[in-house]
Amino acid sequence: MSIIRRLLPLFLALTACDCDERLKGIDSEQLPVDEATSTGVAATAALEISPQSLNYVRLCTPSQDNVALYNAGNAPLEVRALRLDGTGWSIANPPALPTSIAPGKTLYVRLVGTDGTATLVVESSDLSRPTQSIPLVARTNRPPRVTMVTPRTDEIVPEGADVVLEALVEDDDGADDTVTVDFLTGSGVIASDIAPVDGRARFVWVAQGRPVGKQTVTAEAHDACDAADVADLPICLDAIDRYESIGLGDWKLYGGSIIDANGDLQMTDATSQKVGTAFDISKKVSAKKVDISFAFRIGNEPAQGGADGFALVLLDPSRKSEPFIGASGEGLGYGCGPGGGCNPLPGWALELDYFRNLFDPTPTPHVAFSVDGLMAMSSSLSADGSTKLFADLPESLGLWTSLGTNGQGVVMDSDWHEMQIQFELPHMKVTIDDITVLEFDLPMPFIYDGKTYDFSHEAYVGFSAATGGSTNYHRIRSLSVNKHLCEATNRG
Ligand SMILES: [Ca+2]
Ligand SMILES: [Ca+2]
Repeated sequence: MSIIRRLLPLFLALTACDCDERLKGIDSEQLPVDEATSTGVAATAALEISPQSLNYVRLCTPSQDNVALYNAGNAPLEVRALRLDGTGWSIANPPALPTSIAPGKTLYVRLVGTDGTATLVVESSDLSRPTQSIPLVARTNRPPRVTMVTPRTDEIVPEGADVVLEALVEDDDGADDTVTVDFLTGSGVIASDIAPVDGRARFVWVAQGRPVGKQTVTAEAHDACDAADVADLPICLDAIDRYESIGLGDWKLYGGSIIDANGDLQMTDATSQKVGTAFDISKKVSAKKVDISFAFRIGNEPAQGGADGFALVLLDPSRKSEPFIGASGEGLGYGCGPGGGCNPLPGWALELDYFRNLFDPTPTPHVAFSVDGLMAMSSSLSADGSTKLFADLPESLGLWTSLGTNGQGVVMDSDWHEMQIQFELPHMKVTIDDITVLEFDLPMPFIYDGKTYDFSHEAYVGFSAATGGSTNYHRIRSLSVNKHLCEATNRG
């Protein structure tokens, strides 16, 4: 038999079958894997996921990242399920499943993380690890938080004083490493891009070139995502508004007051039972805080015992309508003795009284403080010695030349004397010719006759004076009012 005849039946058998199918059938029975190579070596699919986790914190915008599903095996990898367990994550390009990844090939899955924790779960034909997962964390940036520490709310910063602006800053996880702080006012930027140290942003705002008056200081914190938080702080940057005027158009004169030929304010002449007052009604000052100086001159020709005195009055116009004038004689044009029955001016007053009346706190010429024209206040509140609201004037000041002929008044010297009255609640200081004649702290709360006085009113500055049976002229000039911006408002 020829060689061809012996091989022919085998040739026919081979060409008649589906050889691949037969081989597959044999392999799948013999190998514990899903595929086998034609060489008989075991074929496997092997899924490798990369990266093995995604972790994003302080995301300014949602994260987008590819996760690679790589088939490191030598058989096609079938991806059967792809899912996210958790919140805040999604798949931007979900593939139709099942899908196959050829050996050495990669399927990219695009994951979008917004704000949450999830797990990407992949089920595949990788028989050794049919279910694999990777953890996903995404946390959206939280805005920073800022609060002002100094100055305090509504703090009054003295004129000329530097002020420390300090803000507490906190960002995600309590950190401040990506935060910067700007300090601003309505009029512009004070300082910008201050990096906090230990959670505190600090800036020294120097007095020079600073705005004055009521201001809102804003601390504005920005993080790396430019998310912001602001803290507003109302404060007042004090400044002293000095004005000097008397008898000008804004002054209102009542009773016997005139502006004399020298331009001085004369409230009474030296005739009996005169009363005169004058107030600058164009401006108001704080009744709590004021610094006023002026010159006064009291006298008569020929020299004789005179009366009665004058007062600086910080009138509360919210409790009184015009005319702003009180009683003559012992009332000094602003007050009432204990008997009442007159028309006192509300507010506070500092009097210079050189005519003795029975309710006066002292028989000698004196200065005294009172409220609402209650002239007995200084006697009564000073009685226990704890707060002396009056002071005898020393003869060494030279305000008078001799005792008056009637034993009650003195002969005033007809010279000009400087007087300064500084009041910053509760402290009062009065000087005459640079000598301190009265200084005290009001007991706070300040209560008299069952009524509490808080000095919160805004006041007209003015003067009053009176004569009685005895007489003197009373003149004022060179008024200087130092008004603090932070506790007073202009009327117009
Ligand atoms: Ca942040
Ligand atoms: Ca008197």
